[in-house]
Amino acid sequence: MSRVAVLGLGIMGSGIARNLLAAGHDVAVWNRTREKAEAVAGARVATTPCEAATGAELVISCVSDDEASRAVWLGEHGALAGARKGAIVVEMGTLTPGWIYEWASKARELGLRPLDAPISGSRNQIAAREVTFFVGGDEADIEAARPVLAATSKGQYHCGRIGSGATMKLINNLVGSVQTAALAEGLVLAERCGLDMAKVTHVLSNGSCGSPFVRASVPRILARTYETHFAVRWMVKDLDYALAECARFGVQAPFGALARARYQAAADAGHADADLTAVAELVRKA
Ligand code: NA7
Repeated sequence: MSRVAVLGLGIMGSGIARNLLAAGHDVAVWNRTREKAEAVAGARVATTPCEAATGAELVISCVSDDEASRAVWLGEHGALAGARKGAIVVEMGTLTPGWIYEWASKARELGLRPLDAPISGSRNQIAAREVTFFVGGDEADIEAARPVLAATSKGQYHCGRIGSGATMKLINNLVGSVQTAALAEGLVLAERCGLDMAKVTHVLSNGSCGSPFVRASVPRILARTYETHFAVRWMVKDLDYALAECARFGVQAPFGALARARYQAAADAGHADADLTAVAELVRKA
């Protein structure tokens, strides 16, 4: 059993906290909106990130973006001030490599052991412990963190040095965002052509296009309920971060830019907090 702090209890953070509790870890939680922390049965609810981190062997943050992460780690009563020397600190949000480098360097100055470990998978996968972490950092620190990471995932993929998990995740979501946006167009075309949608579902899910992104998205687009597994607003954020990396390295990314515009349009149409597959409503309404 390890003493763990989980900061940020949105869809992913709350799933992580529950998995760690189920595996028998001693878990302290903190969330900006306290009710979400109180909803995690069996966890100790802290008043600040600093308080949650105090005494923990491993501190996890899973909040929305760079700004939120900065506030959680470095803000007033931030977690870095509370973490004990030698503790492993893990950033699981989908954030920019630039911020990860800055955060990791501050953590190292304090004698902490930083890992970036963004998550591949969303609501259902975290509940079933079927996510994969894209981990950046030192091998020895990953090995030390593995029992905790393994309690809430099916795999921990070591991408390389610190920040490489963040970069891998942005690339993953750049590709996945285009797949889902194009899938929406194909499915609406199939509906309008009067194809048998059960057969369309089978072909797209099991044929040459059947990536996990596509397989998960087909039923959501057809059902049109858009219960949030991964919010439209976070895909816009991820694409902003991914496109900034493309620009930094001189990579032209017109498909990524168009996908970003489509998710932004979906957000502007009132779907910002809905599942990213709500991008299909733009196609249906056009
Ligand atoms: P959610 O369910 O939208 O949760 C977002 C979390 O981030 C939630 O705990 C928020 O607290 C927290 N948040 C947002 N802004 C802040 C600030 N400024 N300070 C502290 N905490 C903040 O997102 P997911 O769980 O799906 O995703 C989390 C990350 O993983 C994200 O990077 C994704 O791209 C992948 P709140 O409850 O609103 O008070």
